[in-house]
Amino acid sequence: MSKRLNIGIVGYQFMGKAHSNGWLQAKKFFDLPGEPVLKVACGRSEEPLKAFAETWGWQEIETDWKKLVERDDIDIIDIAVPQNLHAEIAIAAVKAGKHIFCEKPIALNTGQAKEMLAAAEKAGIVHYLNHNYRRVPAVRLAKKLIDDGEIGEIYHWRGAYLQDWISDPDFPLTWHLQKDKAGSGPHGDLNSHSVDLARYLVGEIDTVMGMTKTFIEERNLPGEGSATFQAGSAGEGKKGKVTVEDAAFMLVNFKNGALGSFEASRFATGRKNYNSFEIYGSKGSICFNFERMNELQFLSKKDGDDQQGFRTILATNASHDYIAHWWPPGHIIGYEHEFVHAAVDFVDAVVNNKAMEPNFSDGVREMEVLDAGLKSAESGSKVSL
Ligand code: SOE
Repeated sequence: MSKRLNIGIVGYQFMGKAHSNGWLQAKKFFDLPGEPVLKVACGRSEEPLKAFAETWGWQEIETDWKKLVERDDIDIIDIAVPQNLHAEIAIAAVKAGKHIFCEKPIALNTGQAKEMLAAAEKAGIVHYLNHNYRRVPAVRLAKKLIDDGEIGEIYHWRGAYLQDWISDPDFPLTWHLQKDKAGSGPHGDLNSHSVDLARYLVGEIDTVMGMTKTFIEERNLPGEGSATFQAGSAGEGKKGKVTVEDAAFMLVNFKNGALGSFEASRFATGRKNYNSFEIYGSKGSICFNFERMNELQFLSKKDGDDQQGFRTILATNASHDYIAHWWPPGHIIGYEHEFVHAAVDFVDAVVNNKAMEPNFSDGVREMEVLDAGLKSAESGSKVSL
């Protein structure tokens, strides 16, 4: 009988659902060295929390996260709440010896990220920052092509993570639009993913130039049911000030000499979850777009001059990471599968005492880049890391 790993999750909205599904499916499709147990679901409001726990099979509920992290029968704390709560919960949980599965962005700023890393390293626990897109098989193929030298020297990274769910002027002033809760807008929410992928695929970033824009400065206060991608009911008509950006762009120099650009926007009308990147090198190029997440565009200069062009690789063969545990070739996978992959790798890391990537040290590097982008946008000058 493999070791049972009791999980306590804090948060029960979009990420709470995605994480719960990941924990549940992991043991159904993968041979795990330990069994993730959905032990306690934690949140402020008892009624919706109870409904969430019943839907997903969490054994108990708790409305005080401070009690949850102190429980001796909890092994893992899963942080699935907005980023203004990440540092306080993570630091308390690691001090209680819990392993941490934490949503991105890691925290509100670099200072908090450094505190989380220091506490996690002192406690010697497994800490993971859930940049789920690293666990897309097509992204893993991109990493393999680069590591195998198929792209050669990398000249350019072009990242664009574009959505449009907040471009409606009637979308209310949810926590995503308030600096004290979110830290920033699409910069922390979306450029954080792009910076993580750029660090994973290209390398560390040396200098940053940033630019931000807020298109809608004031919005109605939210009514009931507002959440990520969900406007919810109309409030009482009172308005509040938007205190984060609606779009954030960066130009960067990578330490290895490559030049890069990042675009994060929630006003890219028609783009729903367009997490895309392009990598151009001396021997070939790669293009990926999450809205077509099973495909990778690859061009190789090894192909004859008369045959060179971007080919579309369908990354759904058994030779592609994780796929052998799912379906036959061409039966494709979806957004939810990356959370299963993260759960699988996290259980392995905990049981076999391995480091997990990306982790809080990646989170610190990432926040340094993001904070430099905001500092540059403020000053109008290039910022060196
Ligand atoms: C909203 O922008 C969001 O839910 C992000 O917070 C997630 O990280 C991303 O994967 C999907 O969109």
